[in-house]
Amino acid sequence: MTSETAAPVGPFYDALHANYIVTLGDKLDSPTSYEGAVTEHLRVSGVYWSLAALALLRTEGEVDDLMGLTKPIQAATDGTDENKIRSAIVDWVFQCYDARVGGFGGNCSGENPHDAHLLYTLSALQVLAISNSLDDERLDKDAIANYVSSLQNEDGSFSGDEWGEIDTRFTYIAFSCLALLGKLPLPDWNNSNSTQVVSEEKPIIDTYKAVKYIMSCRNFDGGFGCVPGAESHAGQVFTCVGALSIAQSLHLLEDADLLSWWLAERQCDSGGLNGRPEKQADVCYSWWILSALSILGRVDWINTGKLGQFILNCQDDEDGGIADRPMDMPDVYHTFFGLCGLSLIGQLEKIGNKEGQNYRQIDPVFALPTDVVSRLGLKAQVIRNGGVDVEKRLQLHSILDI
Ligand code: GRG
Repeated sequence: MTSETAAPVGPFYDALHANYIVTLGDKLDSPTSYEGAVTEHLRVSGVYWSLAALALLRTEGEVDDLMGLTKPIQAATDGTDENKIRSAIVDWVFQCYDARVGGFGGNCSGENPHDAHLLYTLSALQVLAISNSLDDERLDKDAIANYVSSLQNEDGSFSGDEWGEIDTRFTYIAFSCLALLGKLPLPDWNNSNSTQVVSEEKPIIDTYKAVKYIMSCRNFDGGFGCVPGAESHAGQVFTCVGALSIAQSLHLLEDADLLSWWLAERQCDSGGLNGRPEKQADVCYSWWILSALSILGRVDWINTGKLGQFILNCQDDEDGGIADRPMDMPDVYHTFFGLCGLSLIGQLEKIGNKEGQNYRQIDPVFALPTDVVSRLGLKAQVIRNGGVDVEKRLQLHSILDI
């Protein structure tokens, strides 16, 4: 285990990254775009990654102006003389709402939403959170909460949609959606070992059972898989640690050192992190692993300087954006999670070159800028390790001393 804090050496392409994100939508909309065609089904998540990435580089007002969050903006010209206006992102998100079940689809065809899925329901709520639109009167919070509730199974797990696939991702998503809606009941560890009942009503989900299910997915190596007995994977570790954090249940982890050791072991010679043993490093694990280590209070268990340098090596120095690995094509998923990685190791503000303003920070539990988490009053739980003070971005959560 290492505890290197040496800053990576830049350059960091702030302006190129912002331009890459702002121009992406028009490129994907082009009828000849290959990337547009293959990512069409997950466009709501793509919009969330884009907005959240830009939100780390620019202020709330700048993001609105550049992306057209709450107002329509001029789309890029398509070679004709026509002025194309793109509708506000918030309005488009509401077109993706599948009122039939109460969740959001990943896109819409004209006025028709794609079938709802928990994945896109969270992305849609995250876009609305970033846009300060969670109180928009079009948002039917009860219907969405009922949709989430309808996907909980008898053993506490969650399915992603009506077709039934079960995965610990969906438990994290269910908790995060209900937290964003202000409707998550917490487990009652002090009294009844069940889910807290507020005002005599049956809780919307059984959070206690859901947390128990998460713990049943823990493995001998300290990690978590997508279902009981499945191989540990860093992505699933984020979802399980994140879910325990949102449900104020991190005390169940008991041996957080074993899990943190497994996470720290994911660092490769290149400085990058992989998702499981014997796999290649990939920029996105900078998020899945660092977010978990942040919640566990152990970011210093990896060599953060080397990781920061790996992320910088994955930048496209001509067109902006960040790729999974050096010399690969950038995409917005890796751009977002690369920026998150730099933020979580405290390097964005050190190597970034934005004058006169601080960079916004990412919250490791809700994957939203910390100012948004604070504005919404979202509260999770983080571990204070070895008496070391928790860093400022985490102080809005409850702190567990173990
Ligand atoms: C709000 C940030 C946020 C997330 C919502 C969707 C979700 C909840 C979490 C996904 C967690 C997860 C499973 C991430 C891993 C994604 C990934 C890179 C999978 C690749 O798996 P393999 O097997 O790759 O193709 P490896 O790297 O193992 O070879």
